[in-house]
Amino acid sequence: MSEDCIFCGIVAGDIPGRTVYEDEDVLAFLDANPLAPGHTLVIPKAHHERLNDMDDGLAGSVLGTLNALVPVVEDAVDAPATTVAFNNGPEAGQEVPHVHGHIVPRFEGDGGGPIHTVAG
Ligand code: D5M
Repeated sequence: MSEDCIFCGIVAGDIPGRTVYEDEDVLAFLDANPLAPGHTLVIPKAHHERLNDMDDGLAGSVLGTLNALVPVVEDAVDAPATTVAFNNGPEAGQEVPHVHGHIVPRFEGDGGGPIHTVAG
């Protein structure tokens, strides 16, 4: 638990979150600033800033939950596909320094395009 972390606040129940799934180690909730309907975030309950800060067991729990929720989210909003991504570090666009995987429902012609590698 980190004092000034928004996502730790959601885990603690101090900040409201719309929970999609919860177990002992992992929480999934709807993104407050969704890129598409059903945009879901999956986090470890324990505060870790980056993917490699988690041990393999916890990383496996986060990824396993992410994997299990993809079809659930797709079904919920009738999306044929999803973009699944982690921004890992501020230079990569990570604004909240608590590991989170994005599940972003995608729709034909939504104009978002694939994720590309950064041009040199
Ligand atoms: O993504 C951080 C994501 O976190 C961004 O999509 C908004 C979301 N966010 C920020 N505050 C909240 C709260 N309070 N509830 C739900 N979602 C939230 P990043 O990959 O760090 O750029």
